[in-house]
Amino acid sequence: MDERTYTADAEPGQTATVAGWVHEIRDLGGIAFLILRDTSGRIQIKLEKDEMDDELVETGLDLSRESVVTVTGDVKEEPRAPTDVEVVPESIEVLSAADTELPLDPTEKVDAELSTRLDNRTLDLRREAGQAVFEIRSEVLRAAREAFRAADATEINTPKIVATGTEGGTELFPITYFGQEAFMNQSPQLFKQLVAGSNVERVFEIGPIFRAEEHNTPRHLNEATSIDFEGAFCDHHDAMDVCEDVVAAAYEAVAENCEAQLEALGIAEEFTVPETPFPRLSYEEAIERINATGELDEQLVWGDDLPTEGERALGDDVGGHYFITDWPAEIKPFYIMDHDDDETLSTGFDMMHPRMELVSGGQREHRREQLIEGFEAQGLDPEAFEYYTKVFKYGMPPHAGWGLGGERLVMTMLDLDNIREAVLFPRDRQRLSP
Ligand code: ATP
Ligand code: AMO
Repeated sequence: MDERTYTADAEPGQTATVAGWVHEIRDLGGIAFLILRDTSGRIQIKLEKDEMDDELVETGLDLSRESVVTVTGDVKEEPRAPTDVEVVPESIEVLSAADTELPLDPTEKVDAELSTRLDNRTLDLRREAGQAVFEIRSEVLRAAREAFRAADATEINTPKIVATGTEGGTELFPITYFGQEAFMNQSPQLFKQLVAGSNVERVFEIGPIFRAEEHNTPRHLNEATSIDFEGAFCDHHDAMDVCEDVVAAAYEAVAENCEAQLEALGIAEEFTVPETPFPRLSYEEAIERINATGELDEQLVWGDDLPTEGERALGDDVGGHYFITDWPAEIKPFYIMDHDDDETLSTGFDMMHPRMELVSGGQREHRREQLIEGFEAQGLDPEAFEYYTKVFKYGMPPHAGWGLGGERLVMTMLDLDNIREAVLFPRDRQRLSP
């Protein structure tokens, strides 16, 4: 087992074995310092040429940066060392020597392009800031799971190989499934509804979605992580309540448990937890407010999708997370329910960060006849969705839910410029490996 001491836990007075990567070597002549890095931080290893065994000093000085070593020695208090402690080594064991030519400098003395970083993600995540993003992402997912459980939702996993799409035909990745046409799933939408119709009632899923988006933008991925919720006997208001709770819980957990990571990213001071409830603006108010900003060349009219510049202008105007509710029925998918008293208005909503959309959701059409009409209106063949629509014959409760883009949540939370920073190994038009 791993019996080493994390560098952050090394205490003066102790004899410790630390292990990690050679971050830096500073040779000052009579004395040299090796900075060893592990997941917890860094520690100084002192090499004193006249005082120590020649072979030991030579092993230390011959190390190339990023080699992996184990060092055993006494931990001493040393106010001149970066962390006030250093290790006086008795032995240095080289576990894996690194090439002297590295594609990327984990000490960040040399900047690297995003594409070089993504091509060499392992080295990239040896940078403090790289590591910090994924530790925060993990905390976001942990907190989201906890918030869902507090909302009585059960975690589910639904198939990613499917027979039909739901979110628009052009964005499907086709695959061959034993000679039959199949697709990578764009959203767990229909499956989460099928489970909301069971006694499980309230469900959530955190899993991949696949979208053959043509655009290469800083906020689209071809494989993304969707955080989905669906609840029986919920309407769109209830769904929005759960949505803002989950998002606020994620921010709170990061504020509480990820201070060092926020510091590594240089955002600890300005990091704030959004206040709930988030403002809820109708689509009509949203377009009026966008038009009033004067930021768009052409005024928006009822039925228009909100252009990116419009979303930004409204985001600046509102200044925090907010919902847009009561969308025109014609621009929301077939599974969203319309208002009883006005069929042109849907119960669909989006949740926005000032920079971009994070969530879509709504109350679902649980009345089979209306659902089938909706398929037809959207040019979809209800026959192909028989596995889904038949369930609506056997008792389907009113239900509502939403999908939140996990990477967009992390990206906006950490003010990252590009969504690819929030994925370990992003899939985009140009990138299929690593
Ligand atoms: P010492 O104070 O240990 O006798 P030195 O003067 O013999 O140090 P030098 O080789 O002259 O050793 O030190 C070079 C530089 O390294 C000096 O600026 C010294 O302050 C610094 N230094 C020496 N020991 C340490 C240490 N353990 N951690 C950090 N810096 C050190
Ligand atoms: P929608 O298609 O709006 O809704 O997706 C929900 C959220 O998922 C994220 N997202 C993406 N993130 C990165 N790259 C992409 N290509 C991408 N596509 C989507 C966004 C978006 O807001 N079934 C509905 C949800 C529901 O009604 O429950 C759906 O999928 O953050």
